Amino acid sequence: MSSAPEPFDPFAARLTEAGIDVAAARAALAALVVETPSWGYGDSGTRFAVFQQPGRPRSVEERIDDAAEVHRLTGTAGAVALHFPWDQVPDYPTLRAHIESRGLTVGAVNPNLFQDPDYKLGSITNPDPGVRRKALDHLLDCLEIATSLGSTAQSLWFADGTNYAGQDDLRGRRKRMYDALGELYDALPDDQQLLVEYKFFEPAFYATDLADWGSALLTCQKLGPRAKVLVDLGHHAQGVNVEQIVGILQDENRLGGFHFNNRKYADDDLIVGSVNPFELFLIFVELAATGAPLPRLTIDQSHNIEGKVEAMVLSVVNLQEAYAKALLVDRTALAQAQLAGDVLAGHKVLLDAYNTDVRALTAQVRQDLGAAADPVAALRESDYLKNNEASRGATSAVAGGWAR
Ligand SMILES: [Mn+2]
Repeated sequence: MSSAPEPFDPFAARLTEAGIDVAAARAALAALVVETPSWGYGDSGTRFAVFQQPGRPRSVEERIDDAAEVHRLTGTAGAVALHFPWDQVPDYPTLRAHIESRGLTVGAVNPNLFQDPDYKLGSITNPDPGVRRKALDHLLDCLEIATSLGSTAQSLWFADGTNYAGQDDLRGRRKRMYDALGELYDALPDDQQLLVEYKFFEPAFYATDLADWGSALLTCQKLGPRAKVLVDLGHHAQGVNVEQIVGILQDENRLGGFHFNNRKYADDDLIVGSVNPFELFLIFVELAATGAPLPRLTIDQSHNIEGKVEAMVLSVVNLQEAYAKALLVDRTALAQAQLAGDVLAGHKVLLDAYNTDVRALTAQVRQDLGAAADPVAALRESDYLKNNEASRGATSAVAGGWAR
């Protein structure tokens, strides 16, 4: 693995000398909450194959246990996002008690409207009113599930769209979507938000009903103030400036949350920060720009060949480091450079923060939280994965898919 970072104290002294409020950065980092996804722990795969992993969780309870281990090691992953019907149980108070007994809270509830064969031509935009009703009923059921679990958000992603020009009426589909979401919003409990996620293509290849942040924002504006846009890092065309989207949505008070992952080509769902760590840093520079509370931050990944718990731990560590670097940006110098019209001085302020080795800071914060200085090494040294391989056996209830 990497070389050990320098001890925290000399590092902190240097930052203080450079005018950085280290105590404030430590406090902000300690308050970071990342939701990990229950669906990210079960077996998943590509269109071509699902590779079953030893020690994979066989039930929602075991997926929760894996999430708790990620939190134990990182100190930052204190919530778990759930997916229904994958995480369906007969008794939600018991599930909630299990989650809380592991030191976690319930994150967003994610209704699944893409797997049932009835949804081949769409869910809430399907031309068949019976299918639309079934989809809406599932969304309404998820409101009640969220209430019994203590969740405060519905996170919606629709696979709805068409593959061929002329397959369906684009405006008609849009109206059907508004009708369904309007009914859902009317039933939304006061303490829940509606997060609306967009994706430019896949599984639909001609027209996706919610393809971009603009259509998601329009939808939210139509619904009401508790409807907000959710940005998934893998859901844009190559090269799109995601940090600018963050700024626009934050300014409009419509940024509801993030699905973190990384991509090289399409919606690859790779480990956060593994392909483009500079983009991740710039996103956190925007998220931290106003001092407003961070939106809901969730990991949405689908690991095909790597160990899932380790992949999740590394993702959380990468998020902590990106946020730490964003907290070190000299905002005063940045504003001065921008005001002076000095093109590269502002850029250099960002590079200075990005190029700072923050590992001593994040390690110190994790230790303050009772977590591991080096979470990946601690996981590898522990018996957690080995014990799971022994106790969870060979059978698997496959939970998870791809392309969310
Ligand atoms: Mn997503």
